[in-house]
Amino acid sequence: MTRTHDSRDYDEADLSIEKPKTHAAGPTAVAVSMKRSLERMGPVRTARTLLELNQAEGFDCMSCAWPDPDPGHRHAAEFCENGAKAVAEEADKRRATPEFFARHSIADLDSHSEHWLGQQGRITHPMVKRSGGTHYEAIGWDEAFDLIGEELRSLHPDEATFYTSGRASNESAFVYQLFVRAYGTNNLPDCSNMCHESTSFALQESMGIGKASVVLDDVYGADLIILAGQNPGTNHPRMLSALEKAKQNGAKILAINPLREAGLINFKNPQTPRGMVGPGTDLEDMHLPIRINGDLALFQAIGKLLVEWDALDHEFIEKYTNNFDLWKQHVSAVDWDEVETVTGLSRGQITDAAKLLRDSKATVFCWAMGITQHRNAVNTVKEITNLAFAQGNIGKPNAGVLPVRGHSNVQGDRTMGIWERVPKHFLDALEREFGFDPPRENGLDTIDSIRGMRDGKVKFFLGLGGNFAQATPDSTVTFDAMRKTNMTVHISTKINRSHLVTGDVALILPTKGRTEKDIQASGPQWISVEDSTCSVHSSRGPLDPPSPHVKSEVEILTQIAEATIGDRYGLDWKGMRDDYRTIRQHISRVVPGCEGYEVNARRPGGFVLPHPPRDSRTFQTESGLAEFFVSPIEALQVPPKHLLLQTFRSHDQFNTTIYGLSDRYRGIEGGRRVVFVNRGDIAELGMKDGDFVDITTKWDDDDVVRVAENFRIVEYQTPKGSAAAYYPETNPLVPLDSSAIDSNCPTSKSIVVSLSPATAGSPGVGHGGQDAMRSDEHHKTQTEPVHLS
Ligand SMILES: Nc1nc2c(c(=O)[nH]1)N[C@H]1C(S)=C(S)[C@@H](COP(=O)(O)OP(=O)(O)OC[C@H]3O[C@@H](n4cnc5c(=O)[nH]c(N)nc54)[C@H](O)[C@@H]3O)O[C@H]1N2
Ligand SMILES: Nc1nc2c(c(=O)[nH]1)N[C@H]1C(S)=C(S)[C@@H](COP(=O)(O)OP(=O)(O)OC[C@H]3O[C@@H](n4cnc5c(=O)[nH]c(N)nc54)[C@H](O)[C@@H]3O)O[C@H]1N2
Ligand code: SF4
Ligand SMILES: [Mo]
Repeated sequence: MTRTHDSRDYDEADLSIEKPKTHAAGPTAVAVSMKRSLERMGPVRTARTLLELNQAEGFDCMSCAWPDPDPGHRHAAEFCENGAKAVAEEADKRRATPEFFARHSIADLDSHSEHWLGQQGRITHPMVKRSGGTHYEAIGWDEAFDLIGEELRSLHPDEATFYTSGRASNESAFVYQLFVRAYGTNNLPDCSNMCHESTSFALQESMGIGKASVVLDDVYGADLIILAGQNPGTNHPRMLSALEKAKQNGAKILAINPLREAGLINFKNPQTPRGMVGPGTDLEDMHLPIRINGDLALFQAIGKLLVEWDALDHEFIEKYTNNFDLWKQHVSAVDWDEVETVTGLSRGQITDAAKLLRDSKATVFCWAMGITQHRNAVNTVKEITNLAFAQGNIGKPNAGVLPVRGHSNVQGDRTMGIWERVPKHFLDALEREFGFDPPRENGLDTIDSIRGMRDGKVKFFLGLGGNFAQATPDSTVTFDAMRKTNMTVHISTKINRSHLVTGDVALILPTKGRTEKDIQASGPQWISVEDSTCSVHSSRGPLDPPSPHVKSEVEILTQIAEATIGDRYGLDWKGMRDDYRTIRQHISRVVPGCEGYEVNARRPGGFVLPHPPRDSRTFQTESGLAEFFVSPIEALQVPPKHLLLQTFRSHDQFNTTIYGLSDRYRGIEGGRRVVFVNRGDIAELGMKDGDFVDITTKWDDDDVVRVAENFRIVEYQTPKGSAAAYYPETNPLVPLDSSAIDSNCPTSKSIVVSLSPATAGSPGVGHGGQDAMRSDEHHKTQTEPVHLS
């Protein structure tokens, strides 16, 4: 179907809808990888990058955090379609030069979509928007650093906030947190705050460490693999190869997801003839089409059955756990009617799923954003560990918990101290190593940084990568908040929305990516990263940087540090910059488990960080035991004629970076402003497939009406009451204060919304930023009908 009316800025002119696919990868994936690579990089760069991607002597894929196989077991092409797209996006031959910025005012750039912005190529020079300016203009590095230093010195350290996105290397992360703490604050928010924070919080309390308890070999050997709220075919595509291998070894796979995602139905492995020309491998043995946020109830019902069947590991429970009896009592009392209502699943379906757990001697529990981005997400993750503990699935081969991380180094950044609530032992170690007492109060996370900017308490923002303005919730509030600051600074590879949501003064500092050579005074440098399974290894890029004016993250950060705090505490920034081995020596003495870092990280395949529950069933919790937790089943209240909306990723984006407009597996081509709705819901709303609607949030806690406009309804197999649309177009709908209990993670997967006929062609129609402004224009109470037609 083609849309003809207003589509300016949306890139939606060619939107077409087809049937969803029932398999993933295969020859199409290879073709798309090659096409995108050749388009963006040309043949020479394509060959140079793709042959070194994920190889022991090459560079680590900058996309997701899925682990690599052992060096002996890697293919010549050890990457997936989306890894290739990530490389192509970074190694793009196009350039956003000072002339480009002179041609386009900031307001002009802001009228374009995120997709268009990304297509303008790599930033070549440091750029500044001066106070009152309308354009970015080139600035020398020294002047840029001086501006930052001057601004930071004029503030109380807690008036500045320092964000990190999960692509930063361990070396840059370590240097960054050291600078921020030496400057005097723990305001180190990161993308994790919007991502697996609920996981980290829950696992810390239940097991004493917030990370996965398995390595890749455990996945291969598992009896049962549960995938809850995760779409690996798109977001961790090489995980499908691991799942295929596990299936060949006899594993069963249980998918828990409102949607039947193509990647879990059938996988055509491009590495094998069977995948390229044959039938592929069926992956999931069972799919539970759960209602949005029904997972906690589901896990408790499964727990109830395991207790009834005595399918428990009594020895593990006895020896290693606390509060089992409380949990047992609680789940035994779980009410089936309530479970069926909240999950949308029948008792029979749940019983069949529970039998898979009963019959498995080694279960791996995987999950991602479908679990973590809800109000009660921390409790849901604790419910996963309850099940793992009940059957002794921690600290034995082929079993464990596997929260599948997002950005390639989001886990490593945390290990290196990018954390607003870093534990005391880490700060003590910094003090021992560097001889200064770092600030001890917790800093601001992502949400609280926005609140701080909104309330005028935070006046400076620095982003090490990422796209803070566009990735965070409540775009209107966030944009206004950022615009109130004295200065916004972004260390980035490409232009994104955050560069256009400027403080009084704004700087863009262009940086090298993973694909690029990094040569410093002591010679060529390498960097290191940690994947989802705590495995740390090195990375070194083959390409020349996009311009001689672009600096590495370490160079930029150490120079900001020098310009701000000079040689305070005798910190030798130049030494660290000239030779990254100096940084790694500090890491080896500060970060637990990193002894011998220089040698171990450089070894082919790297090394695995210690994990007490995995290694020795040691639980560093308050009780010294694995903790069972008891949580109430809470159903989200969705009024009649309203839906619960989850916001997720298409197959052609990396978070806010929109590679293209194809969500092939779900049958969406040529556009992104679609909302997937159950057929019965569409009928009840008196609408039909193909109608255009505005989406409005129903949120009782404030009186803002949040609207995102002009989405095409797509009838889709999603449970009744559960709808879906892409992120970040829908971020204006997520209220800032709607975040998970304890973890403060935005509730991006459960927003109560209503749909109303679109005000097509209205002046408010535009990209996320303009949608966001609409909510500003409509400050009226939620209960009033928001009808715009
Ligand atoms: N190519 C590519 N790779 C990526 C990313 C990317 O944008 N593009 N992003 C990276 C990042 S930062 C992250 S965090 C990960 C994200 O990886 P995912 O978590 O897989 O990402 P989402 O697209 O948000 O998908 C969430 C899945 O959860 C399901 N879901 C939604 N609500 C619920 C629920 O209530 N219960 C259950 N059981 N399921 C639910 C959705 O249908 C969807 O399949 O991927 C990383 N990798
Ligand atoms: N509604 C909704 N909102 C969400 C989510 C959701 O599911 N729904 N997911 C949340 C999640 S899981 C996450 S992780 C966040 C992501 O939030 P962010 O991490 O802030 O966003 P990204 O889109 O990953 O950041 C992309 C930008 O990083 C820069 N960049 C790319 N490579 C490099 C590099 O090598 N170095 C540097 N310095 N910069 C680089 C580029 O300029 C690019 O524009 O969004 C969250 N927001
Ligand atoms: S699975 Fe993730 S890390 Fe591996 S190649 Fe694909 S995108 Fe890159
Ligand atoms: Mo993420």
